[in-house]
Formats: sequence, C-alpha cells, structure tokens
Amino acid sequence: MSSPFNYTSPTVSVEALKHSIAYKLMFMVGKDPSIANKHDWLNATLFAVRDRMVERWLRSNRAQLSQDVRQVYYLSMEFLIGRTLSNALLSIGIYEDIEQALNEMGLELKDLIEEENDPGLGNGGLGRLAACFLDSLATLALPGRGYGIRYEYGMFSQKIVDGQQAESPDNWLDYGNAWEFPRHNTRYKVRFGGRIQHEGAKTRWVETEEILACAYDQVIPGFDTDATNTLRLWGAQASNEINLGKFNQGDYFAAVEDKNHSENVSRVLYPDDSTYSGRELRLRQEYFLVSATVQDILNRHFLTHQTFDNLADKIAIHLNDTHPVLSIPELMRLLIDEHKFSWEAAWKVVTQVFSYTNHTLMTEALETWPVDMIGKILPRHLQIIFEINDFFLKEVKEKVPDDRELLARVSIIDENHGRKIRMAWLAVIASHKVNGVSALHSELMVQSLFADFARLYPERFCNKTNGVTPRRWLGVANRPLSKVLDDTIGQTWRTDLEQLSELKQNKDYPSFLHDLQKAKLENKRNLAQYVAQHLNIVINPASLFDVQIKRIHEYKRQLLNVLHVITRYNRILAEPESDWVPRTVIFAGKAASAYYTAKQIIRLINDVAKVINNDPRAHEKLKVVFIPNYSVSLAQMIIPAADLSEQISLAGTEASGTSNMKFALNGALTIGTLDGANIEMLEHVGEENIFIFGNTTEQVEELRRGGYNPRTYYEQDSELHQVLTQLGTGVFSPEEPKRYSNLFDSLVNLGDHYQLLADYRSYVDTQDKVDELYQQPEEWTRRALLNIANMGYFSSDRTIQEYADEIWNIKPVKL
Ligand code: 26W
Repeated sequence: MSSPFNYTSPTVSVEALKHSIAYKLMFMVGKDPSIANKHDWLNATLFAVRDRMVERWLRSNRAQLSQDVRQVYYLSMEFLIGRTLSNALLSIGIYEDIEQALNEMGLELKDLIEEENDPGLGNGGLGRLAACFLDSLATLALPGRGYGIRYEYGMFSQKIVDGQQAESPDNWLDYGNAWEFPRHNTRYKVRFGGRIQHEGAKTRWVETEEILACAYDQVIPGFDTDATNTLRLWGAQASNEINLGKFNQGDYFAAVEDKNHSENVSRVLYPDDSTYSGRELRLRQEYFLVSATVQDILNRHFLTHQTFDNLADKIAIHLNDTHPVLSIPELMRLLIDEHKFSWEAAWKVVTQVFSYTNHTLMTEALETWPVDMIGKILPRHLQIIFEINDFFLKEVKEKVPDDRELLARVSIIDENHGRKIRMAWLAVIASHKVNGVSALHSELMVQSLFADFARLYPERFCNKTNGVTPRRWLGVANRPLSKVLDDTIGQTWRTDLEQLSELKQNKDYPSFLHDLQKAKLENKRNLAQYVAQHLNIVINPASLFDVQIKRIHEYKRQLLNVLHVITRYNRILAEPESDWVPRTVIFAGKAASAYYTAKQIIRLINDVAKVINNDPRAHEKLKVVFIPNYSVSLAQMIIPAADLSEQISLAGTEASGTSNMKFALNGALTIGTLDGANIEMLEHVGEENIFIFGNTTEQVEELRRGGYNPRTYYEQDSELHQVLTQLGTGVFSPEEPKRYSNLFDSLVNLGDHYQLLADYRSYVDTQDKVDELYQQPEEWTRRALLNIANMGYFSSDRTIQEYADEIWNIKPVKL
C-alpha cells in the first residue's frame, strides 16, 4: 500500500494548494485576503480540499455504475460524522502539504480545524456508529450510500448555568456547509394525509398534502484509496413556495406559515435517546426520510436497468434501528401502486432486500405508533401494514396451529395498548437478517424481545459486534500515539487494525513504554489546557484521568460514579495524610431535554465538583470536572487523554457501547461491568488487563426475581450509608438541602431500578485496585499497551466486512 504520508500527485504540491486556497477565497467565498476572517479561510480550504476528492468521487461512482454491482443503502435518522477537514486531509494524504501551504500564507491548520463546526445530526451511539460504517464502507471500496435527514438544527448545544444544563439551538449551517453539494435537480415529492380511493383492483392515494425532499450530497472519502462514497441527506422544501390562494386573499402571513409548516419536517433533530415518544412530527420525519430515499433508490435502479425485475439482485436496504422502518410499506406501495407489481411479487422483493439492526432492548425505546395516527398521516401505508400482518399471521398459523396467544404476541398490531403498530415486529417480519450489536445483546435479543420470532425463524437472527474506525479514533484524534505506532510497526495499521498485535513484542521494552507514556502525557496536557481555558479549572496532568463521557442516562449509571467520587472525598477527609493517588474525574454528556432525573444527575455532578474543587483538603488529591457540550470533536480530544474508561452500565442494559472500544484503542484501561461489548473486550485483552466488577446479567435477573431490596445495602455498608445520607441531606447542596432527596429516594426507597447499590461495594473496591496499579507506572503502561494491541477486532472494517459478507452480499468495486 502506498503510504498516506508520502502520497503525492502532480496536482497536489504545496504551491498548487496555496493557489487553490487563494482562488477559492476569492471566487467561491468572495472575500479579499486582507479582510477574510478565520471562517472564510476555512471555507476556502475546505473547497480546495473538496476539489481534490471530487475527481475520485466521480471515478468511484462511474466504476460502481459500469460494474453494475449490488449496492447497500444504509438508512439512518442520525449520522454523527464529526468535523471533516483533518479526516479528509489524512484520507487523501495531503495533511502536511496543506499545513505547509497555510503556513506560508500566514495561517495555522490547527486553528482552521478548530474553527469547523461539528454537525450534530445525531444523539449518540447509533448516529456515530453510522458514521464509522460510512468510513469503513468507503475504505473497503464497498458500494454503499448513506441516507439521512439534513436537519437545520442538530443536537442542541449544552451550557452549564448555575450547575444546570441549559439548552440552546445549534445553528450549524450558520456559515454555510462547504462540504455539501446541493442537488437542485434531485427532488422528490413526499405526500401525507389524504385518503384511499379504489378503482377496480387499483388503489389510489388521493388528496394528499405534498412537500419536496431535496438532496444534499456529502463526499465520504475512503482512506488511502480512490474509493469514495456518498452520504445523501434530504432537506424539506415547501412544494408550492407559498400558498398562492391565501396569498391572493391578502393573508400573507398564513401563506408563509404553510410553507414553514412543510419545511418543519427537516427543521430539528429529536434530542431523545433511548426513550421513545410518539409525536406526529417525528412520524412525519421518519416517513420523509424513507419516502425520498426509496424513490431515489428505485429511480437510480431504473436509470441503469430500465426494469425492476432484477431489483432484489441489485440492492440491499439496511434499517439502522426501527426509525426508517416505514420504508417497508413504502417500497410495497411504490412497487404495487406505481410499478404494477402483484402484492406477492412485491413482498418477495421486500423480504430479499431488507435487513435490520436492533440497538436497544429497553422497552421505553421501542417504537410503536397509534393505528389512528398512521391512518391519518399515511392511510395507504396503514392498509399495507395490515395486509402484511394478515399474510404473516396466516404463515404463523400454518407453522404453529392453535396458539392464539402466540398470534396475539407476534401480531404487528398490539391490541392491548390502544391499538398500536409495533415497528420492531414489522422490521423483523420483513427482513431476511436481524442483528444485535454485541454477542451478549444479540443473545438477549433472541431470548427476550424477539423470542417468539427466533423460534419461528431461527436462521434470521445474528450478531454483528460493533466496531469503530481507526482512522478517526486513532489516526485523526491521537496524533502523538499514531506517531509512536507508525515508528514502531509502520503505518498500515490504519487499514488493517489487527497489525496492532505486533506491538505486544515491545511490552517489556522500557523505552517503548516510555514513548507511550509521553504520548499520553501530551494528550493529557492538551486536555488540561482546554479545561483551564474554557472552565477555569486547573487540573494536574500527572493525576489519573478517570473519564465517563456519554449520554446521561440512569442505566449508564453516572450516579454510581458520583457515589464513588463522594466515597473517595470522605476517605481523603478522614485520612488527609495518607498517600492518595491524585485523580481527576471527568464527565461529559447531554441529558434529553425532558429527562428530569438525567438533568438532576448533571446538577449533582456540578454541585459535588463545586464542593470538592473548593476544599483545600482535597487539593492535589481529587478534582471533578464536567465538560459541557459533549460532541464528536470533544470526544476526539478527551478520549486520547484518558487513563481510565468508565463503562459501568447495569449488566444487560447497554447494547454494545462504542466509546469503550475507542478508549482502549487509545491506551486507557477500562473499569466496567460484564455488559455489551465489554465482555468481548475482556476476552480480547485478557482479565489481567481490564477492571471488571459487579453483577452479571443473570445475577441482575436473579435479584429482580427475588425482590431486590436496596435498603439492606444502605443499612449494612457504612461507607455507602454515609454517602447516601450526605446526598439526601444536602451536604452538596447546602443552599437547598432537599435538592437531591428524590435521587436518594429512588435509590433507597423506590427500588433502585438500575441496582447501583448492589454493585457499589465491588465498584469501590475495584477502584482501589485501579489506584494500586496506577502507582506502578510501568506496569500500568504495559497493560495499556496490551489494550491497544488487542483492539484489532474492534475496527469497524471488521464489522462492515461481516455485514457485507453475511447480510448484504456485496463485493468491493474494482478501481
Ligand atoms: C425513538 C427514540 C430513540 C432514539 C435512539 C430510541 C433509541 C435510540 C437508539 C437505539 C439509542 C442508541 O443510540 N443506542 C446505542 O447504539 C449503539 C450503537 O449500536 C450502542 O453501542 C449502544 O450501546 C446503544 O445504546
């Protein structure tokens, strides 16, 4: 493979880059160099770099077309692709050249990278996974395209005001988006409402309200390859610019209001993660994505083949959770109503092209839509869903006669809860493959949520353990460590992560361990500088950086982490002279705006931080930091700086986790429960190299069955008793002593749903072992090295190769 750093093409010399940047600044941005601000220069640079990718992109698209390969379409309501500039520069191998070019123009590449906004078009794990998958698809030259929504406002931006989360809109398109290509000619009508009309055997959906979906394309470069893919995002546009009737009647405002109403569909991302709430606008968003995408897929197919007869051979459609599941009845509708397919022929195509990934087992996150609501907004689809259900239930009756309870359980229509459509059931029934995202999760999925279906169709269910892209999460995010790796094993680990295992040979070389320590320290200093500048808190890079960054959710148990922090504080106060291992406990994460308890947890973290950070007795021993506005770009800075990665969800609740993999890849040790992909990480790194604590999934279940009583832990463990009493009586909120009495109650009196108290003792004891090891820096670093070296399996390239071979049946394009 050619080296990413030595890549030179005749067009990409430093002089040529300088010329293009200056040219773009003038002719695309329209600014004079003497008055251009940082953002103007960034845009000019982005345009110049984009140009260099477009050639490959067009070539890639031509190759895909001419080889007429089977394509996968990855449908997702969320994509968290992160900033694009440095990733693109490294992908096409011109990082150093651009750096030099900018330098010679009096600019710093680093400043421009920091200036780019980070499109928050997703909530968390599911959206970021989709972005890692796009990166791997392109790098493996696999023919795939992502489809999503171009939300005008992404994830809200988070500030901490008086210790509490404050939300404000994220206007990420403020300065335009240099990276996208608006496709003014690729537009589809998306219809809502209306009614069904029967004309003989033909069904017509009439009197609908219409909006337009317009395509915006983003280039997704593969790494060190010409292969380049596309992420197509849909933006809504009113179909009649304004309502002319109303306009002519002189009601200008009502006319414009209508337009706004239509365009609301792509206005804002729903900031809910792991909780479902059946709002009509969300349903309209889901259908908007799906309808535009399926029309586009059919259109593309017809352009090359002039027939739909071979559709099932040429396309695979993947559903990233149930959010895009309406694409099933939408494809049925288009094939039957518009392309003359019989019902059975259409169903046959559907069951060959769809596959579905489940990302959570938590019942509160499972989508169901009231039959009435779907009937009102998508009457034709409701009809098709009923037909699918009849067809399916007939099949079940043949397979398993006389089991009415089974029929009620597997029916797409849930009659027990006010007639609702179970979207996950529809996904399972139509898909030829259904997968979970870690070994444990996939197993629990067939034992619990989909048990009936797994008995009916055992061959349909499989596991695809998540992975992360080593390009962004090591190559881009951690330049100091990447350099050490490059110098030791060469540069090709970026596309073959299993090569990291060669590092094991160096585990007893003090000089190599020293290099790793140096890289870690550099990253910790960098983070410390950010914290000092943005939060005005001084943290010591020599202290152990203990990090938990992810959505704030009770099942992820940030509160358990806080209980440990308070325990440690109490111990320090009790024995101030002891030899404490200095620690900095770092949190980041957003709480859904309506999730009261999650917001209370954020407030508690900040209240505890205030007390501890201002107590001279804890000085140099313990610090607590909450970094606001967690995002992909913050993750890229925080993860490389971590010593300890907190993955402490209640066993059986975190489907996989992906930051767990990123931390280990960046040389942090994990403290975690036997949950999600932590279990497979344990298998790969070995039990000496990971801190596992707490109950297993079976033990959790057993406790639940046996009538778990958290109060006994509270009464019997004196340290825990002290911590909880402090929480409940306002030691950390003296101005409002009862502020956290509800948190206290939820743990002690109301059942402690996520069993924090049951795992508290083993968590705190395990934290003591962490301290012990951290006092032996060389041994700590050796184990960190063994984590890095054993992360090869967790590359999203491995994951995507499995999807390609076992689910999508797609092959690389030859370039
Ligand atoms: C309908 C509201 C809603 C929105 C998002 C419900 C559920 C979700 C997602 C399924 C939540 C999510 O992001 N799940 C995470 O997916 C990751 C990628 O597979 C996993 O690593 C995480 O464990 C899982 O929580």
